[in-house]
Amino acid sequence: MTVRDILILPDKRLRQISKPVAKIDASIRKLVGDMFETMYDAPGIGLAAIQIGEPRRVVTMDLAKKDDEKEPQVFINPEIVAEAEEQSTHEEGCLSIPEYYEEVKRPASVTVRYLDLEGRQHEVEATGLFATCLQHEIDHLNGVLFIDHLSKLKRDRVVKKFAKAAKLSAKDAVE
Ligand code: K1U
Ligand code: ZN
Repeated sequence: MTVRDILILPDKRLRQISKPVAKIDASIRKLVGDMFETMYDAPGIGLAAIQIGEPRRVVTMDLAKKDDEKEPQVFINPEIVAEAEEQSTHEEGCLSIPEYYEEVKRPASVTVRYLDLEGRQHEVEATGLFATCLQHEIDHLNGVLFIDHLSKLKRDRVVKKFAKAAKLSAKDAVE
């Protein structure tokens, strides 16, 4: 398994809509392996395949506490089938927008239908950090970033900062 590069804002590929997985084969199992390697290495608690440049509807997650045993979870073709009217606010971060954290308001609970690596269908009701993380990752599959849930002022400020950093590192690479 390989630690892959994570796409960073303003990479346009992060805005792609990912395609559903039609067949869970060796290439999907390799992709999931690479995603866990990359997510644990970062480190992060979730990852969508598009964050490593693969526009497939695949999400990995591990919400185990530090020093506890790992709890790897895989969600293939996840879809939100129900959501609470009640909203809750949670601080979010994103491996594609490093070192930027903001509070985001989202439905407090969601029911998500998905396939596991054996192709079995499941439905799970998520609350708390699990609900936040699932919504954040499903957003990635639809080309949506958590900064899209913030005010235009905050979003523009972050995009500008990362665009400037990308420009500077492209310049450094030439010199
Ligand atoms: O999708 C991503 O970019 C991963 C992101 C997931 C996420 C975090 C918080 C709220 C919603 C979604 C991250 O994992 S950011 C890093 C992070 O939160 C973390 C890293 C190490 C230890 C604990 C948390
Ligand atoms: Zn993210």
